[in-house]
Amino acid sequence: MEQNKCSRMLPVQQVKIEDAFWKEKQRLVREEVIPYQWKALNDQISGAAPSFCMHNFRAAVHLNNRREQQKENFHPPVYSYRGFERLPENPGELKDEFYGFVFQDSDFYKWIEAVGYSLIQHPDAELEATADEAIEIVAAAQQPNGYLDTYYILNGQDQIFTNLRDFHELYCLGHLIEGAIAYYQATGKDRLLQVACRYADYAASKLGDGEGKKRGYPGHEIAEMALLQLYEVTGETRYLELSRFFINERGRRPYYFDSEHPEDIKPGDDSIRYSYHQAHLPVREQTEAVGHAVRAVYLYAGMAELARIDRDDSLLQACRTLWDSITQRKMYITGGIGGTHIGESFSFDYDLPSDTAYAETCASIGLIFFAGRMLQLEADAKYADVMETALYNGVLSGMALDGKSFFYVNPLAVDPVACHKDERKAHVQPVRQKWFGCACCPPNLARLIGSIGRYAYTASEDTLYLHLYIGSDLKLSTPEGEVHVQLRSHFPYNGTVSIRVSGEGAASGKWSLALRIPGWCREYKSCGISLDDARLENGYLYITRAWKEDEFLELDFVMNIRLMQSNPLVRETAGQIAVTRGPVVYCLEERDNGKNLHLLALSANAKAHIEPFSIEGEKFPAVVAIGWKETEEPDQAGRLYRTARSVEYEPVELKFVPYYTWANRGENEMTVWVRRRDS
Ligand code: FUB
Ligand code: ZN
Repeated sequence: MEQNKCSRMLPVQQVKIEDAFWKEKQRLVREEVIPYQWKALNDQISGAAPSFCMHNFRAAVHLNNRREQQKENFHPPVYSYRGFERLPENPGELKDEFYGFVFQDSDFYKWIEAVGYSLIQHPDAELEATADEAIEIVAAAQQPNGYLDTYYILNGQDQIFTNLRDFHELYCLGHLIEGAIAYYQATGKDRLLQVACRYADYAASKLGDGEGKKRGYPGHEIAEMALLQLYEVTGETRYLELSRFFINERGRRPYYFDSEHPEDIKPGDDSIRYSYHQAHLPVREQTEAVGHAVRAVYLYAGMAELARIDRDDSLLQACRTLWDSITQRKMYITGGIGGTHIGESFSFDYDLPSDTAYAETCASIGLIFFAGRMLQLEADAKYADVMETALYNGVLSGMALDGKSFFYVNPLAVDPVACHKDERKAHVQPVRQKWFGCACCPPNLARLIGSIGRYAYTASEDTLYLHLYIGSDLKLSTPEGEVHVQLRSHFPYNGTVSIRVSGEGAASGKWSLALRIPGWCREYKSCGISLDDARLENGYLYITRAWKEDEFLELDFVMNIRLMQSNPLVRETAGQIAVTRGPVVYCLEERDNGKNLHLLALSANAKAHIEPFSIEGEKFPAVVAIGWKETEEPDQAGRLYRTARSVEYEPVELKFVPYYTWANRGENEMTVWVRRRDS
């Protein structure tokens, strides 16, 4: 691997967001999502599914206090399995016991991470004080040996790290690390970072290579990439070693998980047993994205990060292959991944059902993590194209426009009747929910939106790569001196972008800007500096020049309406068309187009234009196209079948709205894909 070709994502604090679209989303996160989620973590939202997250931390503190007071008379709880999700017998009377899903601690860690990012962009003393108090509770829940997972603290520590496959202790560690780093970088306070280091140290003392250690690795990945970040923040190589161990050990035989779960060993193809956890093969031998989609992309993000740190070509090659497996055969047009709710998993190649899709919000977020790390390894616009698609579609659809309710599953077609009556679609909600018992997605959205600047750019010593055009200001240090970049953008609905560059480094002539030409863009215009000497490589336009103080570049990535079809091997959408414009995927809603959206049709060369529209204050161009509606009346006798006849259509105006804005006007039918009728 050519290390000098690697670039790095920029820390969140280095990118000041100055973007109308994203500033508004960050305001929503700050003013709505973060306070709302804090209430949710404290079970203060009536009608919402309980979280028990902060209750569990407080109960663990009480247990620690009892141990202190009772000293040798203290009898720690002896492990008893109380279920993967434990609900109180009497919801009005919570005991000092663990409730909720086994990974409930992670919701606080994601929340504190979102708080950290928010404080970076927008200091807020009151929020910081609330966060500091909460951190004290979490710190007080930690065990003297550093262990910190309230499920086992409260249910019995005699079984710590005995069920890595299912019980998420290392998943919680990963989220703790990521939350602690964000909060440290935002505030300079290292209280939570110390807590994270102590838990990571505890894990490193029990797991890994070496005598007396278990050769275990996470059942739900994330610790891999988190530990690498911890290594880079602290410089402590033991975190790098633990992450490397987790990645290299996964899938080796004998399977570690078999030692935990001998009862599950069955004759026959044993790889199936662990494909859900991506532990069916050593990671370098994996060629197909399989199993639980969130776990998979979190793992691949960790692998890509380790490939960069270790300059490991075999790991990079595996990442490339897995990337192609997802994006060429297993990804929805929205950047959603996970074709089946069974195991929240990837399905088989080209199986992308619209109305039973899983496409979990967290999985699209994880795909962005993976894409960001691949971009560090090789500047190829294919990664940024997918990152952008996931961001403006499969991720943003997870949150209501008012920031007060959320989707976990992001289907591409919904008939609310089916959601209510058909158990196969029970996982699909026709409207966003206030909260979830398993609330992984809402705080994940909050932390991603808060850290959006991290994904917009990567930088090497001599090049700044612009991946997402998000209005922002940043300063870079280069060997030739500082570079100041001011980017202004009207994405995602208008492709005009202006870039000003100044500083000694930029004036030196030895520094380059690499601009991604979006995959959806067929034509771009520029004004300002000349692009005659620019070089196009892998979708990036490299500009190397000595910038003068008042020079600028304006680009217009022309956003045309595009009518898309899928690969013919995707059975579900064969003969169908979807509408996109720039990075935004559109959909039809019943509200604008009437019931029975499946009767509507569109030609691949339909006439279409944009019209200003708004939903809940969100302004955007709607796409209006002349399409068709099947006019055939149902059979008079009520027969289900009759002899086929030619279908009659009448022309109708179809109104498409951005997919991420759907279901903000109550329950109604929605579809991304429309029947194709080429006239
Ligand atoms: O298992 C923890 C999280 O809950 C996963 O990432 C989600 O898919 C949900 O199952
Ligand atoms: Zn989720």
